[in-house]
Amino acid sequence: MKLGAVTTLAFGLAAQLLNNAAYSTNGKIETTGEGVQVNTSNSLRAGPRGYNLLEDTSGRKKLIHFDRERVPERVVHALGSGAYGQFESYGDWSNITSACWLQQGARSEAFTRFSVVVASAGGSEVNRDTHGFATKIYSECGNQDLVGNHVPSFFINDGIDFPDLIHSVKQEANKGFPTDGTAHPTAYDFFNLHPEGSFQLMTVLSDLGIPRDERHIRGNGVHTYRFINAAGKSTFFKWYWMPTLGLRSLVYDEATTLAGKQANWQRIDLFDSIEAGNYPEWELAIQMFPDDDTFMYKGYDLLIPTQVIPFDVAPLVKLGKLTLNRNFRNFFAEPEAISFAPSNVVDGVSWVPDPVLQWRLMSYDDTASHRHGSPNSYLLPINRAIAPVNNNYRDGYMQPLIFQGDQTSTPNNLGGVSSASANETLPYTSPGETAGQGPIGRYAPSYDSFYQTRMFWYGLGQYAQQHTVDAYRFELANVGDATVVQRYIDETLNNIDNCLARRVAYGIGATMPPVGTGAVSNNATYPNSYASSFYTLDTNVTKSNVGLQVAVIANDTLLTGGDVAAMISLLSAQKVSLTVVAPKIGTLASGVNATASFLISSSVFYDAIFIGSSGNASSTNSASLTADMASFVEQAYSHGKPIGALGSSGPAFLAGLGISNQPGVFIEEVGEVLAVGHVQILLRFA
Ligand code: HDE
Repeated sequence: MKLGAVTTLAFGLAAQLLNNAAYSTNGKIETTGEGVQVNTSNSLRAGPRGYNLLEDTSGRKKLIHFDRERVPERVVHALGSGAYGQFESYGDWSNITSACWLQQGARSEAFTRFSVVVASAGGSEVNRDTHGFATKIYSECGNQDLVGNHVPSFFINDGIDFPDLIHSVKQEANKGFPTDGTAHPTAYDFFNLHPEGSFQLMTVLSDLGIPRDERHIRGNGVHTYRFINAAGKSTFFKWYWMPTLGLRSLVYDEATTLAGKQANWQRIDLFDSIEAGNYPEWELAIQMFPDDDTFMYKGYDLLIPTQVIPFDVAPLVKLGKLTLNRNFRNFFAEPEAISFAPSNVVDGVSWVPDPVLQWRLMSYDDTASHRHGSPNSYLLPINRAIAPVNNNYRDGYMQPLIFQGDQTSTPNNLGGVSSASANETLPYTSPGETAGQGPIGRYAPSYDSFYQTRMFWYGLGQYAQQHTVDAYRFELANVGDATVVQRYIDETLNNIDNCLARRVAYGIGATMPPVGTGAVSNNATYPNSYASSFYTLDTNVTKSNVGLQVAVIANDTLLTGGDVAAMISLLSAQKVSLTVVAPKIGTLASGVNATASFLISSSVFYDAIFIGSSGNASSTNSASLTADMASFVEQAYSHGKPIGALGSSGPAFLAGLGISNQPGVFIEEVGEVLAVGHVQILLRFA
């Protein structure tokens, strides 16, 4: 009860602190950085057609500042955006952790940044890639960062390989391309030499790799972490953000079209959803494993981030909920300037000797100092803790604080900062653990790298499998180096599954490995349940339509104001938006207002399409269709989107296109169209 009150107070304080740095120049007179009023709209010149003068100091200050406006982009995950929200604990988790943000009644301010790994800032957010899901929880006992990805495993088992991985997937050093995506020889050579990453790669090449948006992705901590309770007891855990909207993906052709039409789709979707009051939510769920010093659980190695532990082996326990409900006000100062680090944990959360995690504990703080040119970046408004910050980190570039007093060392009998009592449970401890685990050496874990990849593959439904085969084909066909491609097929794909390897090879004109070769000759020995019990798109999708977008296509005769009003009332009850798309933007002869045109818009912006109404059937026969109107509907159909035809004219329209009576096409059944939703897309088209 008492903690709840304190938490609420701190929560209000957190929001206030995060707001205090906001400053508006609106309506104010321009000054230099020194506060002197100036007008820098026209240069100081020697006559109306003469040279610029060196004395134009305010003009020089303006350009010099401009020249330095950019900070280096993140070396990975450069492209991204985010939003503020709150994390709320579902209850009292003091039995497993002393982390204050997981106690009874705890509510904390939070900021989440979503990103994609490979693309540089300014690239397309829609392309196939691993998405980052990083959250900072501004708790009253300090900042807690949860820095994860949208798929649950990783490419490598040792952080020392990370620069090699990233060099291989980013643009090629000599050519400077491709700047986006992994479809090139260096990436596939790396993937072939690192079979431990085959599972992560396959998840990215499955439908999971092209999520519809960031609201419909899962966050995965990937590593095992450690909780410690007040009594010093340690429990291992893996964490997940489970979206309450479920998972949704695009189809590949839709994603590539969307990447060209609206490269900022992900950030726009998040921003607009929050503005519309459709706040996305994720539940924080964990799997727990006893700390018995072996770092193993039922045969699974807890120190290997390329492996996952199925949910039926270790079930999920839900600890709390994250709601994103406030947009940032300044892109640079908030999503760009924020720095996350797996090393930012509070008392009650700690790590394990996973060699990827261990390197991450150093790399993020280092890159934050580099990006902001100063170790003081932790004092930027978006990074600042709301918990009191007292230490002897002094001076340095861009130190914004004027510390008082002469004491800068600890311990200290003259005043200054004192250390927490030695008897207290301090953060960063791994109780009772012996640091040395054997002779010093350079080690690589030894296990079957392909087992989980194979299980995931077998667990995919037939459409999801075909999508994945197509993605391998797309990537490998674009690699352009036949030797690299053949090696990848023979040594990696064929050791996952002979049939997979043959299917991929067949589609790209490579040599198919002979039937029955590869590591596994008898598929039947593998149960078909592993992946579906962990996750697949086919089975683990909730059908909430909140925040989806529907287009109704119109022309001067095709739609009435009454129809639109009826549709809006039906859709808005489900928090689905409706856009009227017509040959031109503006008011149509019917009086309906079209806010998008076929030229500006695209079917890839929408999750379902309505056509027609009770208008004149003859006005919508195939002869009267404009080409752009027809291709809008045909494209939506080819992407497997639900299409609803209303009244007498809609069905005539679809008959003209030859797609009436097809799966996913619904006549006069508006409710059904919306209930089926986007999920159909994944199931119908191979
Ligand atoms: Fe990161 N990673 N990473 N990473 N990572 C960065 O930190 C790094 C890894 C992840 O929105 C960088 O501030 C190393 C796994 C996300 O700001 C950098 C290794 C996972 C983000 C860095 C890994 C991630 C980053 C670049 C292997 C999933 C974006 C800028 C040892 C669990 C955070 C920055 C944001 C960003 C290093 C592996 C997720 C360079 C060395 C595994 C979501 O420090």
